[in-house]
Amino acid sequence: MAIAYIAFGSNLGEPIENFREVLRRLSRVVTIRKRSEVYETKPYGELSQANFLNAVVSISTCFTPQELLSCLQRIEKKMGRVRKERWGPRTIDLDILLYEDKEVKEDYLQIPHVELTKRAFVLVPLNEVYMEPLLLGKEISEWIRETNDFENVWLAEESW
Ligand code: A4P
Ligand code: MG
Repeated sequence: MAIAYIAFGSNLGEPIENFREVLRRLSRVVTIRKRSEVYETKPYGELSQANFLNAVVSISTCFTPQELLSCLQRIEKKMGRVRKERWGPRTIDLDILLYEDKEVKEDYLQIPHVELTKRAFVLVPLNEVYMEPLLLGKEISEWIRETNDFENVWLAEESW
């Protein structure tokens, strides 16, 4: 079994309901180990859109990284995700952050996720579920400080 970390993001429809639905679907095919609190976050990239909810879940799975990506994309599709603009609003975005200490460098899949260490909305929830002392050579708190973006991430009123 491999341990992997999945980032959840949503700012369309009922984001908290989208998170719950993903968790239900995901728990049928992988083991959910830990889930972070749910955070409300200011949009990153394209600013003129609603705030997001973000969270991170750690799982254990028999899926390979490629199978896990297909599984997440199936869930996104079933939940009505339509791909439009980069960084635009979305019902649900599911990204693989880490898969053991594996590196994958394919066009369709990069692990660790390329933006992992730049985004406070990913690092803050990851910090709650990631138990290793270092993430890619540094403490997560150090990465978070370097984003200069942590004031855009706070605990959401809603929770799982
Ligand atoms: N892909 C490559 N590596 C991975 C990976 N590790 N996990 C490929 C998942 N997918 C991966 O993703 C585009 C392609 O990335 C996929 O076809 C897959 O093969 P996508 O989800 O279809 O498209 P996207 O959403 O435009 O790209 P991405 O990279 O998921 O979007 P971003 O850059 O994450 O931007 N602000 C806040 N506060 N919170 C957010 O959650 N999210 C975005 C989305 C922008 N701003 C945000 C948030
Ligand atoms: Mg994505």
